[in-house]
This record gives sequence, C-alpha cells and structure tokens, in this order.
Amino acid sequence: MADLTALTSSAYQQALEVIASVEPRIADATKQELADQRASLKLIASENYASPAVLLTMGTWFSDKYAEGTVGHRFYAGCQNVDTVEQLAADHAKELFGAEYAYVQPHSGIDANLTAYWAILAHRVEGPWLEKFGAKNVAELSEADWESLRAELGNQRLLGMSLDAGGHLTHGFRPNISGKMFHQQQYGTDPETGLLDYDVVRAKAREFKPLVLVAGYSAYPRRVNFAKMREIADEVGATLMVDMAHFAGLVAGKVFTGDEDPIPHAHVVTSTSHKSLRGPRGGFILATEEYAPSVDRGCPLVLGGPLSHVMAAKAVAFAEARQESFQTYAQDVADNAQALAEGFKRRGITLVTDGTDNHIVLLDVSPLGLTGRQAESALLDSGVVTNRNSVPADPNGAWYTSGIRLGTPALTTRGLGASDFDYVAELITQVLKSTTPGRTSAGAASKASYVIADGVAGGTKAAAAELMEKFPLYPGLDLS
Ligand code: DSN
Repeated sequence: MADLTALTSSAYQQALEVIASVEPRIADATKQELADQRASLKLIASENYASPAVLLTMGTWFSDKYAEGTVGHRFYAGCQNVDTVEQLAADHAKELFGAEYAYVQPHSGIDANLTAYWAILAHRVEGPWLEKFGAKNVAELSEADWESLRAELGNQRLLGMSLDAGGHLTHGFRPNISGKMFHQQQYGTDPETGLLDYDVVRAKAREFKPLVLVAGYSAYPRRVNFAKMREIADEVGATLMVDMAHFAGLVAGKVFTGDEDPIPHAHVVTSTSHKSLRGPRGGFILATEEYAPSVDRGCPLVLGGPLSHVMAAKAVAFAEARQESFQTYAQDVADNAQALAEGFKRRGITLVTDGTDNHIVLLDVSPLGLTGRQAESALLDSGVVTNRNSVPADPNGAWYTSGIRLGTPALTTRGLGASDFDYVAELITQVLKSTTPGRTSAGAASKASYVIADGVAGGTKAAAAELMEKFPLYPGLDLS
C-alpha cells in the first residue's frame, strides 16, 4: 500500500505552492492555521480534525458543478457523477445510522433544520390542504387558496429546548427565524439539578400542543431519552424532530443506543457532519419513509444547488465512520469527557449538571468571580481554545455568559486518553484560578477585561504545546 502520510504531505505542499502563486497570503494563513491548531488545546465541543481523505475530497472540480434537484432528476445537464456521489453519501448515511431515508444536500446544520421544518410543515399542513383544495401540488393553489390557508392556520407551534438550557438558536430562539416562522415555546432544565425533566416537557407539550417537538442540544452535557420524547410527541400529535448535530458521532459509534439513539424514535433527524462525526463541514437529514418525499424537496423548498464536493467528502467521512475503529473512537470521546469532568470536580470547579455523560463538559465559572468571556479570553491567552456559553438562567446573558463549554471530540482524535484529559483539567483550573476580573477605564467592574497572574498564561501555553507535540496532528505533514 502507498505511504499515505508521504502522499498527504506532498499533496499539500504542492497545493499550497499553487495557491501561493496566486495569493501567497492565503497560502501563509493556511500554513499558520495548521501551526496554531497543532500547538493549542482544541476544546471547542463542536470542532474536530477531519482526515486528509475527507479534506482532500473537498478540493476538487465537483465544486464547479451545479446540480439542483435530486439523484436522477436534476435541473442541469451533466450530473451523472454528482448522482454517483450523492447516492453513495446517502447510502452510507442510511447504513451507518440504520435510517430509512437520508438527504445529504444541506450545507450546514441550520440549513438542515430549516429544510426539516419546512418539510414537516409541508407534510403535516400542506398535504391535507392540497386535498381540501383538490390540488395535486402547491403550484396548483391559487392566491386566494393561499390567503385562506394563511388566515386559517396562522403560524404553527414548535416546542424546543431553550438556548440557556443547552438548546440551539434554531430550536425556536426568538431572534432566530425558527422563533419567527413558528409560534414557539421552550422547555428548560430543572433549576436544582440542571437535568431535563420529562414530566415538565410533557406538561408543556400537553398545554401548548406543538406541531413540532424538537429534541437535541448544543450545550447540554447529558444524554436524552428519545423514546420518552417520542411518547410525549405521540401523546400530543406532534412530529418529533431530533437535532443530533453535536452527538452524531456518538450515535454512529454506537455509544448512544436503545432509547438514546434518536433514529428509531424520531420522525426526522437533522445533523451536521463535521462535529463529533468528524466529516466535512455540512449538514444532512435522516427521516422515516413517511417524511422522505417532503424532505426530498429540500431544493427548491429551502436550498439551492448542493455542494457536490462536500457531498463527496460526506460519503468519504460516512465510509470512515462505518469502520469498527470509529466505534472505539466514539467510546473514547465519552470516556475522556468523564475523565475531564472528574478532573474538574476534584479541583473544585463547578460543572453544570455536576458532570457529563456525552462529549460536553460545561463549566460554571461564576463561583470564581469570572464571566464566560473573561475565562474564554484568559484560556485563549494560555493556548487553550474554548468557547464561552450561557449556563441555565445565566445572569450574564448570551454575550458575556457565565459558562465555558468544552468538548472532547477533537483532542480524542489526536489520541489523548483519560490521564491526559485529567492534566488538561489541571492546566485549565490553574488558569481560571489565576485570573481575576479587570476594571473599566472608569474604574467599574468589567465583564470583559481580566488579569492573569504573572507567568501563568505563558507557562500554560508552553505546557499545552508540549502536550500537543506528543500527539501530532497529521503526523508527517511537513509544510516548512
Ligand atoms: N456553532 C455550533 C456549536 O458550536 O455548537 C452550533 O451551531
């Protein structure tokens, strides 16, 4: 077999030379990004390192091809190779997740969610109305039909997890389009434990009677029982949509099974491909046969031309995730999150829900007298890349916040194990305990500025770089 490391290195060296011949600053920034990613502790829960095969697949002439439509039914000529790519990506996704239907065109998680919402509305609302008006499709509805449809139905209702409890912007957050196209209500978590309370979700659902019940999260450090969510959805006649963007890798890797696997329980499942699933940046949707025809209309319902080069890379990533080694990786992601959480608890750091059982650890930095923004900045100065995040009922709002969200997918890809994550907890704790809030120029307490005790940021940055050298990113890839 060819030496893939040497091939990768020479492929990138040559690619960067070609790029530099047109715009050398982009080649330089690309090299610098690799150097930065190599030296820092990447703990952003939604990031990972895709394989060279996935990354290289995105850099081809598939990028140049328009292919609006679906496999075998395109609005442009010459799509035979795109058909091959899209079909393969969808087949791999169906096999990987055990889904009845897969739609791999969405460009991002938000695109996937919007497409799913409109598909659910089309399936649940448009269908019966077409019948009522005796129309075969929406094109046959007259303006007067549309007017009466709007007047009678108004906005439909959506119930999702609130942003500060760990839900996503697209789960009905007021300033997001999802909070405008639907009448929305949100469920939170228990104020004492920080855990999802299914009885509260059920009570809200009974009262609000949503058309769509959304489950899933981007900052909740716990597993969700999707069988229970489906029971609630069925009781009130809602469609259950699960957004598994964050934990798709744990589903693919069979860490989340039974009631924790969304596929057998949800009508529609949306996802990204680049987080714990470790693929290219993009989105996709899985659905039951019943919802498939509506989801299949993603273009023209919501989307334009699919990104064929990214669909090709999704196929490669799904093929990778079907290998047994991915299951080991996914289990390591969850085990490492446990080790990280335990490391913080032993060092007296407060965790939302007092722990984790997925890939996320959410620190509450308010007992240290810091905002999330101050903690995020101090950590970045120290070579630790994280993001600030709201905690439930956050007094500091969504900009300054009181939390730091950490995730284990990226550093697990680099090979760190439980004892390394304990050391990571030690490094982060040292920085946080050595940071104090700064003052505004007028002398008032600031939510943004901060002071780190002398030597701590530099010392931690050096320690982080030393740790990362033991776990090389893309080993053998030399761009010097
Ligand atoms: N931006 C993603 C995240 O960090 O979780 C969600 O959209």
